[in-house]
Amino acid sequence: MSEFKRTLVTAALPYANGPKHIGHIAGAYLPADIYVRFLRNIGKEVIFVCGSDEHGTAIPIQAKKEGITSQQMIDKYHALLKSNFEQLGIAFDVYHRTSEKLHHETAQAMFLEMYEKGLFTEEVSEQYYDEENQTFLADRYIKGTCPNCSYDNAFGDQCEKCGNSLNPTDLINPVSTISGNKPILKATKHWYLPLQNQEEWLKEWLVEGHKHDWKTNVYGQSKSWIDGGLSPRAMTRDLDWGIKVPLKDAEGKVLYVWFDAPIGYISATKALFKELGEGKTEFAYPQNTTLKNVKADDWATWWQDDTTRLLHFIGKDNIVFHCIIFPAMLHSTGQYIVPDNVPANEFLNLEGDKMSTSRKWSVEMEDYFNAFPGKEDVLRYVLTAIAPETKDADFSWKDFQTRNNSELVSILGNFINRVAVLTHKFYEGKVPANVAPTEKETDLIAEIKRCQTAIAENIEHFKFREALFEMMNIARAGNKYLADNEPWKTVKTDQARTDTVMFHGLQIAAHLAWWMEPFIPYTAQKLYGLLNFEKVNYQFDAFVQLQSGHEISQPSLLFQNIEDDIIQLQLDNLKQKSEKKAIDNIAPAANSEASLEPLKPQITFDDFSKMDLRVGTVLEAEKVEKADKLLKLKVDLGFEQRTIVSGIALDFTPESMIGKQITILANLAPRKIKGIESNGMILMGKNLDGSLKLIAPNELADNGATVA
Ligand code: B3M
Ligand code: ZN
Repeated sequence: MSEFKRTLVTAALPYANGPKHIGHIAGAYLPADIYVRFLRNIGKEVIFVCGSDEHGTAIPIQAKKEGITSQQMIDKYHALLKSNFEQLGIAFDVYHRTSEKLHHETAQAMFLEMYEKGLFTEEVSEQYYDEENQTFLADRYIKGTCPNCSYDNAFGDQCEKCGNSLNPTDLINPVSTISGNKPILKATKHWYLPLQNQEEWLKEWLVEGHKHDWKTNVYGQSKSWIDGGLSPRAMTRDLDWGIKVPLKDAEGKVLYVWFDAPIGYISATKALFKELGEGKTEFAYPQNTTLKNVKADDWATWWQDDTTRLLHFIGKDNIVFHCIIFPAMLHSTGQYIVPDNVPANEFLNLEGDKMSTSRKWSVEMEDYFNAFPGKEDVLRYVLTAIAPETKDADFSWKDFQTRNNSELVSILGNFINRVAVLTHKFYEGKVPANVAPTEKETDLIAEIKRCQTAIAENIEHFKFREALFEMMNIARAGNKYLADNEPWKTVKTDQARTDTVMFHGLQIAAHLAWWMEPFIPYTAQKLYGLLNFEKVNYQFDAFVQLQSGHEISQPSLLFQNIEDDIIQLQLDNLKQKSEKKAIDNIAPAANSEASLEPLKPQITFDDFSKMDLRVGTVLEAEKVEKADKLLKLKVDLGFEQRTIVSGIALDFTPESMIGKQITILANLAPRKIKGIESNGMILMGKNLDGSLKLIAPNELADNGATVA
């Protein structure tokens, strides 16, 4: 295996179809950022590329919902995502977008190259088509039951539950998400990547080659797909939104979004080198990059030279695309490198339930920034501490508060504050001399060194939770050292000892600034300011960072406690937003995502005419004892009065029922419910959220009138 000289880190290109939530951040962007910041700090050559994914059916579908054009949609969310990432301190070298000309050209060139090398097969096949809308149903335009895991809402190209990649024709009970209709089949031509031809290479490279260095979740999933046998995947679509297929006989066809999006990493890299070379900053972030003397052509070294280490940070639903399909594309051209690792994370739940933007059960970046101004690092800290690295994890607001108050404030903030305050109190802000270090100091230095080695090793192995814990262990060691040596007491009796202890405390503070930076960069910046020290002056292998006599700045608190009422507000907001969303969803038919009950099997008119439906008026209503759901009603049917027991007490009070006209099934056999004989059934409409509505005549009708 070749020695790597540089590292190219990518984070999944988010769809520009809406705001992103903390689950997305914890899944890909934050771990990638920590990794990159660390490599930059230790002087490695690294670039970090990302950008907005602006194609695929995800865009027009959401644009339609919002009542705007696809172009307006991507412009709006590209700007939002870019600014959200910046605010959270995700330090990309470049944040590009796939609607850029440079990307269209790059993706088309790659398609043509593969086409000319004969890497595609051309196939005319029957594809699902929505007759009402006269359109083929690609990807998210079609839903159905997953043949692998039986999930009901699997998309035409992927089941988001089990992660399997699918073809629309694999779906059981396919339905058009545009019209809700059952689609018909219609012939169309597409270009396929015959993945089965690459099985041998994939086995060698992935199954054999990455058995030990890839995360078990990523390796296991990938291996089982390869073991299960691969099949051809269409790389083109019949759609009007996307990158045009650059062939003559491909009118109305675009590249499949999962063909073009990963090439977006390459286009972003090209844009970075081009812009840095020209001193431009539309997509590049020269303030983040550590590259020097850059030329536009250099992008190729990062993608085509096997001394480059390529790493893809993604969420688990993107594994098949990054571990199989994109590598197959790259490899088949014969000139690109393939990923050395794909450290995909699992999912982050919220308060015990799956996070979902559409159900409003999520914490969006923007919402967080508004609720907690200036606390970007608290979010970074908590999301890293609970990162779903090996299994799904849960974010809860209570835990967020605890981690802020008992870890950031009590451990880290408290240590720094004690050191800074005492330095000002005892030494007018100047670092004292290291008068007489003892064995205690030797032990302390050894523990700090141990933590540092552990942080570095854990980061290298993508174990960011563990790495963060070890970073906090430096602060824990500092607190313990101060508590054991009590400089606030010795200052009255032993100046030499006090000087020595404070000298060491200050060194630890300086180490913390450097080692916390990948995780909580804004706080690191504050701490550098507080210590009047700079990152460039950090000496990796030395314990002494601040010389005696060095003057630090005035102390200021790095973190503040978060009070209960602020946390309660978040919980209330979350509940309110998701409840409102559930009510909005009741505007049914138009919303194809809402799950209406399936139609029952057909009946004949005779079946129907057996039912005797009548109008009646409720005369009396009372609750049934020891039965929360039941009301006992006396109903006037004109020709008689009857008692009916009905399970509607959660939706209707007895008082609200009295005097109401209702429709009842009058010839239902009597039934004993809680000891009361019930003679008939009241007709109710059941909403999508389970709430009930009376089915009654629109105008006053005669009691006993028939309904047919
Ligand atoms: N936009 C899917 C997603 O956001 C997709 C990632 C592309 S990475 C090349 O889940
Ligand atoms: Zn599935």
